[in-house]
Amino acid sequence: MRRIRLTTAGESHGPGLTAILQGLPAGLEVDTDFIQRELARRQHGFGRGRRMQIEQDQVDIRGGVRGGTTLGSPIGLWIPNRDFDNWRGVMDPGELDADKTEQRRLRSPRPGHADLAGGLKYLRRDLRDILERASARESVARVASGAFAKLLLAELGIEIRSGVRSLGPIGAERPTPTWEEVLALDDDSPLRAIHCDLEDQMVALVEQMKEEGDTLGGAVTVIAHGVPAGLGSHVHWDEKLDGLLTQAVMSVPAVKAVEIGSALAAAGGPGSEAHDPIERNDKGEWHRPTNRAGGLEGGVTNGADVVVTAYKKPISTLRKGMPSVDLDTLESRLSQYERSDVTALPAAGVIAEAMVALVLADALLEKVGGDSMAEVHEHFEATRAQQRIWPSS
Ligand code: EPS
Repeated sequence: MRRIRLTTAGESHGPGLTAILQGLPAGLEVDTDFIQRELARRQHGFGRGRRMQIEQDQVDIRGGVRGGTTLGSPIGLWIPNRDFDNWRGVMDPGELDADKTEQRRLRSPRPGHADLAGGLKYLRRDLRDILERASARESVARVASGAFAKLLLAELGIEIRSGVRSLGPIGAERPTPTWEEVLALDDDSPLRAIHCDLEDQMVALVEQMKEEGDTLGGAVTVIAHGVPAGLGSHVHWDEKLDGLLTQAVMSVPAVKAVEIGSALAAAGGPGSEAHDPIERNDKGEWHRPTNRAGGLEGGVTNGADVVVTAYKKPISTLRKGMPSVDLDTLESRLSQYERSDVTALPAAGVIAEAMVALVLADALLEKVGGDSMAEVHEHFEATRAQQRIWPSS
């Protein structure tokens, strides 16, 4: 991202999370209730562990906003960790309690987690130094920041939603969802499943995995609706919007694959079934009867919905453990269990929405520019007007 920049700081059981969000124009109205609702959506979902009963994420705006409006300066956010109270002496930035810290030391890395790779990189004896930052807790800061990007996009008529498309094997054969399907899902349902007919089966599978001390992954689809054509670039490899979106969504904890549109199905068939016919309707608008490309052609938005699916591996903290090695004895030992979730897929959808919002807001500001919302609106309208009269302009 070039115009919008986001830095987050904070550990899972430390005092809290910080975000610095740069690049938003001045004059954007900040709806704090909306930001709070986004944080609550991230906490929701069947299959979460006890931690979500401890936290009630509340954002404290520390800079960049005055009287409910952005100033154009960096936005500073602070979200305290309630659980920090249970980790005093272990996660303080200052002096630690040696006994408590030793008791909570992580010494047998969990396969799939950052523990081993991060330990080798930073040469930390206590793998807690790695896991605390690798934890999905950091995503709170991204969702709070993404909410600002969503507010900007909403002013220009762009909306973003997501839903759980499959959980483990359940729903994996269903086709890429449409905007209408994602919009129709019940945000308060246990798993925010796009196909509500599958929800009971999904809940039962989560219960079974919990019983067995195992975990689950799956797929979530994010759709952005109302995105204008022309965001991104076909001329520079590092500005291709599909590349930027996939990087951002891949960075969501535990995501191991990202798909644009119906790419997986398209890769298995002929071109004639992979691409979207081009039509002009009676009103002189460009129309695509299908959206297999997921709204992106050549790394540029084409005016159709932007569709991004994230495939999440099962959570790597298994109560039943996985083969690992004890760092003290260097002998085989099961990986250590840290309280965790059976699945966090509904939350992953909300986090992926935030990442898509940040990337789209960046691409939009790159295209239309402007230091104030007034300028952004004016430039945005001018761009749309030009596109309406093209190719005779
Ligand atoms: C996580 C483990 C669990 C999750 C956590 C991510 O936390 P704890 O170890 O405190 O039980 O609930 O997610 C969050 C805290 C969150 O806010 O999403 C992990 O190991 O990644």
